[in-house]
Amino acid sequence: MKQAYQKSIKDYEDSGYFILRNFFNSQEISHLTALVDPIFLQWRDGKEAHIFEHKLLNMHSLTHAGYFEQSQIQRLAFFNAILPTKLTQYLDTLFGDGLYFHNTQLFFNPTNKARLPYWHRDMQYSPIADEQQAREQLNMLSLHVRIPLLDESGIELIPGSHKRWDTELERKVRFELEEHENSEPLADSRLIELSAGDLLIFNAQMLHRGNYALNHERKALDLCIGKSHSLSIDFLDKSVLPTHEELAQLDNPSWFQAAYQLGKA
Ligand SMILES: O=C(O)CCC(=O)C(=O)O
Repeated sequence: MKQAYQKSIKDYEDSGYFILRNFFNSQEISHLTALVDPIFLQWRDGKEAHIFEHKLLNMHSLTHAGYFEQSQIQRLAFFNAILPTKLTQYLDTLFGDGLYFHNTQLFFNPTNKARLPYWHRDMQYSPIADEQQAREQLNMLSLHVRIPLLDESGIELIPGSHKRWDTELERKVRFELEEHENSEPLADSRLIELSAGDLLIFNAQMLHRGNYALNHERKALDLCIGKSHSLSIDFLDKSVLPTHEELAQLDNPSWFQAAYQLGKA
C-alpha cells in the first residue's frame, strides 16, 4: 500500500494526475450505476432538444434533493456510495487535511456531433480573469475524481500543465485566437484509458478535454473535490450537500462536514 501511495504522489506531482486501477469492484460499479441512471433520466427527460441545441456533454449537481423526491433513502445511499471511507482516506493521506466535497457531474457523449472535444482549464468559463487564475494556480487544489461507469478512452490530459500556465500555442487554442480552434490536437497530450472500476484523479485546472469519438457510449461520474481557496469556495452550492439530518446518518460524513464548515452554511 505504501508503494501505491508513493506512486500516486509522484504521478500527481510530475503529471497532475494519477490512476487507481480496480478501485471499485463490479458490485460497487453496478450499485453506483443503479443510483446514477435514474438521476440522469430525470434530468434528461423533456430536455433532449435543449441538450442537442446547446451541445451538452454533462450534467451537474446529481446529489440535489430534487432528484430524490420519490426516495430520500436513495439520496443517503448515493452519498454513501460516492464517498466511501476507502476513497476519502486514500486522498486525505495523499493531500493532507482540508479536502471537502464540492459537487458532482456526469459526462456523456453529446448527441449533437457538431460538438468537438475542447481544451480548457476548468475555471476559464468563470468571471475570474485568466491572469489571476494563473497567479493562483500553485496555491489552489481543485481535483476531479473521475469514476467511469463504462470502459472508456474518454479524456485527454496535458501532463505537467497543472504546474505551469499555457504555452503561446495552448493559449491561442484554448481561447480560439488567431483562427485557432479549441478542438485542435495539442502535442504532448495523453489519452487516458480507463475500465469501469478504475479511478482517475486529476487537477481541474490542468489542460484537458474529453474524447467522444473513441467511445460508443460514455457514462463517467465525476466528483469535484478540493481544498478551500478564495477563487473557488464561492461556487459551493449548499443545495448539493446532505441536510444536517442526513449528515448524521452517513457512513463517512467528513468531506461533507468540511464543506459546511468552509461554506459557513
Ligand atoms: O469528459 C469530458 O467530456 C470532459 C471532462 C472535463 O472537462 C472535466 O472533467 O472537467
